[in-house]
Amino acid sequence: MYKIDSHIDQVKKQYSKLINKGNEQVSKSNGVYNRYKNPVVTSAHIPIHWRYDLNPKTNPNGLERIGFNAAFNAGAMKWNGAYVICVRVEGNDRKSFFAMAESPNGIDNFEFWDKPCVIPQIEGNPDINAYDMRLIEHEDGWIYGIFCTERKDPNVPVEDTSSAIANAGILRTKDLINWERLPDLISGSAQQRNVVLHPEFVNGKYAVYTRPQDGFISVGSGGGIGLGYIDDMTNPVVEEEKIIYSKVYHTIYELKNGLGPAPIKTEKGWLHLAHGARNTAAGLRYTIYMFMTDLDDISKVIYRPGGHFMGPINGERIGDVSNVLFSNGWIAEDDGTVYIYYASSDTKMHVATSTIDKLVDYCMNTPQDKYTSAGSVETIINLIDKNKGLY
Ligand code: M1P
Repeated sequence: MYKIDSHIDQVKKQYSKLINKGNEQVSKSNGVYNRYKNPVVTSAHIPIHWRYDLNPKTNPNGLERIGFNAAFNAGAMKWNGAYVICVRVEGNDRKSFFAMAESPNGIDNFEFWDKPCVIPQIEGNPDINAYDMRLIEHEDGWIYGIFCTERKDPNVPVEDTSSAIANAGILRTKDLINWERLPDLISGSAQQRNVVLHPEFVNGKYAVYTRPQDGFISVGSGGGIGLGYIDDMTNPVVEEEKIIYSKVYHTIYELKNGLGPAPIKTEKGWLHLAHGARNTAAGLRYTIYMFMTDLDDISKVIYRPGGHFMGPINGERIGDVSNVLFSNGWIAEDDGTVYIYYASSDTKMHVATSTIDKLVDYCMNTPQDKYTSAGSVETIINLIDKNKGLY
């Protein structure tokens, strides 16, 4: 055993303090959702036995052997009464992988499961990097894990060691431990990211939200949130892919957009959470936005609240890729509470809470974007006029 004041003992104390730390709502809110004071999962939440060789004989100096850089972009679901998030963990070696973390209440005390997820590989074509898992409880009885698989682009000169190809990797499981690997998505696009499965069958088919793109970072002539159909997930050929939410000039999604988690069904329509990227002099800015689609025709966007739903603020603005909010996981409770798990700046995980009622109200009654400055002023004046005598 290490001495009481050894480095590892200190690390154990800090770790225990961190995972037992409570969380509280911040008082400032726009009424739609509440943020929380502390991030829910960070790289400091990585268990000590993943980082340290705990045998004093083989690690007499008590040094960290494996370092972790970030914990972000998590899928989410309720599992056996607990709030479970499938975190994109990034090691100091830059590789991302998946690991489940669990909380009894959804807002604090998140702790990683004993080991990271072991993802079966496609023979002869391993994922070089894997990230951004969406967890979808499909009505076929499986839990699907749809993630981004990234591999080196084989069509570039040898000296190009950064061009990559992204596609959707597909997994399914019944227990979140044993994963079955299905073939990667087969679509008409050169690359795909932010692919999400719709939780219900549509006319007997699987419906899949896509984000076709020409390049790895730039969507080029592709882009927008697409929707297509798959007959059989063991042969995931996407048919009839069409864009249901395009990128638009001078908006928060002028450069690209992508769906976040699987949509939530409500009486008024399907609630969607997505992200948009715009240009700034300081690089890309990613914010989260919402929209709603029709219950009978999921390709029809029925409400488009203007602007972002959440943008990075305060400490969220800074990280490995600054000025980014990204969400690929949320949990809707039977009582209507919604836990929105979002990552800031590709570095750490947070939660915000809202309700189905508030999110539906937000989507239905937030004015739509009119795409011009004069249009925005008109929208504000309409509200001021409506408030005459009330302020
Ligand atoms: O760095 C911001 C995000 O960039 C990518 O998202 P998108 O494909 O929409 O541009 C992803 O790599 C995502 O993981 C990352 O958070």
